[in-house]
Amino acid sequence: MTTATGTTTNPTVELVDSTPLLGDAQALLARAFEDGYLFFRGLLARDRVLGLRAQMMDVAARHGWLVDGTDPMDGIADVDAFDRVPPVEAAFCGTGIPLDAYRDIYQIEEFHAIGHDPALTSLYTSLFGVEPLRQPLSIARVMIPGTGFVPTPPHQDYIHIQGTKNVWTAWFPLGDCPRDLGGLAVLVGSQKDGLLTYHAAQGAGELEAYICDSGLPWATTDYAAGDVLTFNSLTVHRGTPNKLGDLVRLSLDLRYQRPDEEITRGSLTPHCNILEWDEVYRDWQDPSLQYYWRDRPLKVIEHDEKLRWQKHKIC
Ligand SMILES: O=C(O)CCC(=O)C(=O)O
Ligand SMILES: [Fe+2]
Repeated sequence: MTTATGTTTNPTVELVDSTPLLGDAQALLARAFEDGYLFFRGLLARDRVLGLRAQMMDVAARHGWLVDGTDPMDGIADVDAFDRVPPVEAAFCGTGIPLDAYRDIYQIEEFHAIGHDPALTSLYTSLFGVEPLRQPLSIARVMIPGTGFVPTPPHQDYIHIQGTKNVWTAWFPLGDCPRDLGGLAVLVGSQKDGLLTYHAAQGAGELEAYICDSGLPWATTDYAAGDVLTFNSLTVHRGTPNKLGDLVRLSLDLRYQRPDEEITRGSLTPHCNILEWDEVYRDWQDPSLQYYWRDRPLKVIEHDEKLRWQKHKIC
């Protein structure tokens, strides 16, 4: 019947590049409905992505987690140094790093601004048929290899985010991310099975879906800086193992929805309430992207903690 084999099965198929469909909303929607994901090579400008990588790797370097004397852009982890961080602290909110370092990242203006890149907003305008609401809560993953590192278990974002089920996550690496560096994999078409049942697990989110043996393939690719993967909040996805030993995998996950559908109060706050927005904004040069959602009439609902332990269906 069902086994939680999702973490052990290697992805078997390549993500399909939907770049040729950009500008054809109907074709994009048809593929999104079928596969539960869309993937675009080079959607974002490589230089923009690498510029943010530089700022975020600097945070890792300042905290002593990159090998001294190496170029922070290379992201070469000092695995021994990171192993000295207590595992509970390193696992802070599934980000891969402790709270104080995550706060430093959260205050980087470009970490938030990149989510408003016109390439992303026009993609979601096509998908939703209306200008999207970018959820203010953004997430960075600074996956520093250490002996305690566990990849993100298979899950659907809805179990964590709730609100409307019509939320689409944009996941993209900040740098080239060949499959051996442990990028994201999606279970193609899994959104059609609805909300799955969960058990506690290690790795970001700390919840793992029971995956039915439905024959759906796991898809991934060798990502390059600028590539963007987007998937529905019912699409099962997971991190894959980092086999490269000492290289850091940096990525962002950002979320988009229609402005007239439900959003939880938590999605309007900084991730895990690590700061207040005015602290996030303290050193920003351009205030135009601050509090951009406040003038919009939103359908704000509360998060339902019970949902994660509800039995939906097991195959
Ligand atoms: O980057 C990861 O390992 C997890 C990302 C994820 O679960 C997401 O983007 O929703
Ligand atoms: Fe996720």
